[in-house]
Amino acid sequence: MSAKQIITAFANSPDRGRGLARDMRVRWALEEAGEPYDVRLVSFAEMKEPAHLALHPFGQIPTYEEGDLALFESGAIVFHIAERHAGLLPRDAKARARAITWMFAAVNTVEPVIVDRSMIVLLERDKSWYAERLALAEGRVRVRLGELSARLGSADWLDGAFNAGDLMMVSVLQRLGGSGLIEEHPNLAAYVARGEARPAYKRAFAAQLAVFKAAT
Ligand code: GTB
Repeated sequence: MSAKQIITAFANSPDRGRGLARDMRVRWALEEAGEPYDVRLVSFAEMKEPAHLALHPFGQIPTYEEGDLALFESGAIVFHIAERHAGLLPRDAKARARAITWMFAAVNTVEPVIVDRSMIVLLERDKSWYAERLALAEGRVRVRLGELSARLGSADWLDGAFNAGDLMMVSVLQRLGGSGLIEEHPNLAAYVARGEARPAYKRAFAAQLAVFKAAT
């Protein structure tokens, strides 16, 4: 890639530097690819202003700019980066298609139930229905985790060598940190830890943590 790559991230991330906002997966992919990038930090107010809305129709982070190309949606951004780097998507056509399938599974099948649970914990704690809703949501998460755990089995990664499918899946699972749900499946806990142990992950994590530290 010749043009400078610029992503956006929270100026003040509500996750307090835990690396749970979706810029983290883009940073991780760029680090795996060995690509330098700049970060433009945006406030919640700036995200809803015309300049940012021109990049992201829903007024969110992350966005990605590379010359005159502007992208939004973390999955699409990671896919764009991965397409250009053998380390993130296999060259073999069938293995590549399977890796892309896992990327979609992460954002389309696993992430929704996890986000649903997070939103209940975040927004409905004081409601009369909280315990009941949380139990239902956690039941749905448990179903997906059980299925994922069964498929992963004793393998290190979901389909052969580490690829963008694992990057997305590990990123999605991390949002369950502190819930105890991942730990119900030791192979999934080890899978997430394996992702977090990658040098590229550590560099990305340190970069987003530095933003939080600088803001506090
Ligand atoms: N589908 C989009 C994608 O994958 O890129 C979703 C993007 C998205 O939800 N962005 C969030 C955002 O910009 C930040 S990551 N929100 C502001 C808004 O909508 O106005 C979601 C997120 C936020 C906070 C935590 N946290 O505190 O732990 C975790 C994840």
